[in-house]
Amino acid sequence: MHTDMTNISILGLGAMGQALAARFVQQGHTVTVWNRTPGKAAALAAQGAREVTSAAQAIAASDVTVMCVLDYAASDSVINGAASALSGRALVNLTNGTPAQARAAAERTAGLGAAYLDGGIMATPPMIGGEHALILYSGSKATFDAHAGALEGLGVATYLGADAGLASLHDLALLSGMYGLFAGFFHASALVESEGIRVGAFLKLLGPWMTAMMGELPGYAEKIDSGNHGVNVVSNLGMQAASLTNILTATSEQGVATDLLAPMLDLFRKRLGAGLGDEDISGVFELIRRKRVAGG
Ligand code: FVH
Repeated sequence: MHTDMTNISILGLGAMGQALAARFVQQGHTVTVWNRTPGKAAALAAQGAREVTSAAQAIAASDVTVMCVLDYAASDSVINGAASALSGRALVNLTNGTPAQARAAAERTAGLGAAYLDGGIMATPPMIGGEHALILYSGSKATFDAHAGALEGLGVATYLGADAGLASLHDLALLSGMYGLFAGFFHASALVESEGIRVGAFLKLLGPWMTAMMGELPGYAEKIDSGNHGVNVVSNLGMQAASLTNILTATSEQGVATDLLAPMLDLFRKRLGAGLGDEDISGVFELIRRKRVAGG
């Protein structure tokens, strides 16, 4: 890990921008901060950061500028407002958005003469600088390499490739896994709560069960990657469709909404209808994946 101190500017002092700036200050970097609405820099200024009144001033002050604002509408407006200051500078955009938005921002900043590194933060503000913080990067490798030391101070820094959209793609995919997990948890919780069971108590059973089921993922991944869902099947789709039907019937009987799990059963039934009941449930992937273009 590089430990060189550098000049870093932060655009955006929401919960995350403040955490990033505080960590850079703590690490001994020279930090300049800007926020659209003044008044959010007092704590950072007390720690040694310098507040400026425009994004352009902040960009001009540092070797590298890290932006973390609400969304790409916000980051685009910051980039447009500071366009003249960007030439020859490096911009790291940690704002959450889509791959297409990241690619468009990369193109726009390249047109302004700036190096662009996009990023996806897999951490909450209090996690920044801690061992469980992960930040994904893609875009300008030169920017990543030049500032790896500072970026690693925020959390594990993982560079995914030159395509600026890759960090966002992985970020959103990881969050999708998280929301799927949460959806299962909420459904399971509603089921037990329908009989007055405390969810905190139920978690003692659910937590280890979910951890055990994580062990299924490498096998599913292998089937998805090979496109062969009929090998090494120990819990076939036909059986699992019957059991998911039971879950949804019981759900309705308990007066609980089926919204979170019903779409999964629809997909199971489609595969069943296609005569694929002996295959694994990983086959649902074939129903949701991007369709291959003939000859492509
Ligand atoms: N907080 C979290 O847990 C997550 C963790 C994973 C990554 N996200 C993403 O980080 C981005 C910023 O999130 P945040 O938590 O800092 O969000 P807020 O506290 O709501 O602060 C929003 C900042 O954005 C500024 N802003 C909004 N609109 C504009 C605009 N048009 N022009 C310039 N700045 C704008 C806002 O400024 P102000 O309202 O104070 O003037 C805040 O600085 C986000 O992409 C998360 O998805 C966080």
